[in-house]
Amino acid sequence: MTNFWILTVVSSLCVVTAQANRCPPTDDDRWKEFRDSCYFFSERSTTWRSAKESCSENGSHLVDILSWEENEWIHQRLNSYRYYEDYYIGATDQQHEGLFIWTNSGDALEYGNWNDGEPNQHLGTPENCAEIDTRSGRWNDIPCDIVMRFICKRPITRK
Ligand code: 2F8
Ligand code: CA
Repeated sequence: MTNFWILTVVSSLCVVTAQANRCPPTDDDRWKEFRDSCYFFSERSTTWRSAKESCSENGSHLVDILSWEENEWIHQRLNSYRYYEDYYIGATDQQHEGLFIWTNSGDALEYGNWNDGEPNQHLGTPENCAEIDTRSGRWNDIPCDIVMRFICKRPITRK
């Protein structure tokens, strides 16, 4: 192989590697990258359990939010969609009332951004799933059978 062809093949490989998708490509560009994770912002509304299954089907899980920076990035992104309803996140206390865990890891929440007075089982109604408020970025516990949009998360693909 001449030097020309070697150079051509090597540079093509570099371009392909540089362009490798770290998050799944979609026509509607619903996957977004932040630090080491990919996030999917649904347009479909469904129950918390169905949202969890939907994330699982696309190789992800309902989002666990582990820091103020991550919450703020999600908050800004939600605002960019100009859809001012709440989204499900992966926190739930379905197993032990009052003890919220992240459904993907089973870990109790360390970081939290609950709205004032939340979680509260409002008016004695079981509220065992968590949502993020698009406008404030703060969280609320809510009945798990409410239908709303949801956020999935998965690690970026390293090539
Ligand atoms: O829809 C249930 C939801 O209703 C209120 O928020 C709009 C409650 N907030 C307060 O009472 C401050 C939520 O706790 C409750 O989950
Ligand atoms: Ca509540």
